Amino acid sequence: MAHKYYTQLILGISCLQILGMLPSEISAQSRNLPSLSSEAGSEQHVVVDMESYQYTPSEIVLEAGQTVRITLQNQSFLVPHNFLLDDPTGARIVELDVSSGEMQDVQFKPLGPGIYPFYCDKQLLFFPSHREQGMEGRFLVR
Ligand SMILES: [Cu+2]
Repeated sequence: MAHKYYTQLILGISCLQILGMLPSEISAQSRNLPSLSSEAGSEQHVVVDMESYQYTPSEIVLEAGQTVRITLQNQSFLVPHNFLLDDPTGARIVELDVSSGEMQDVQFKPLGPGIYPFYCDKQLLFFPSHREQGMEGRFLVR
């Protein structure tokens, strides 16, 4: 009787060991997958809507030294917008026109931390520019 219990106890322990090993193997495999995909897609991707007269989102946090791909979608009807991006020193990095209803991708790599402002300087006749009407935003690079 005592011998039988002892055998069950041993079996129980080895079962626990097998169970204990399996999750660690699974987690090791799943740890590999994200690292591979993040290696392949180490770029950052942001989708920004352009409307009259705002960018959504207008404040975006980015990592320095990593390429970012920005997808700009002009949601306005018949209103062209653009995307002018400056680095923290005020130097222009990106200048891109996006016609009404269009979508365009642009990439850049923020080299250092700081505030990278972007805005739309389109203007109709004597009306205030889109930027003056609130169409601006910024990347907070850290
Ligand atoms: Cu605009």
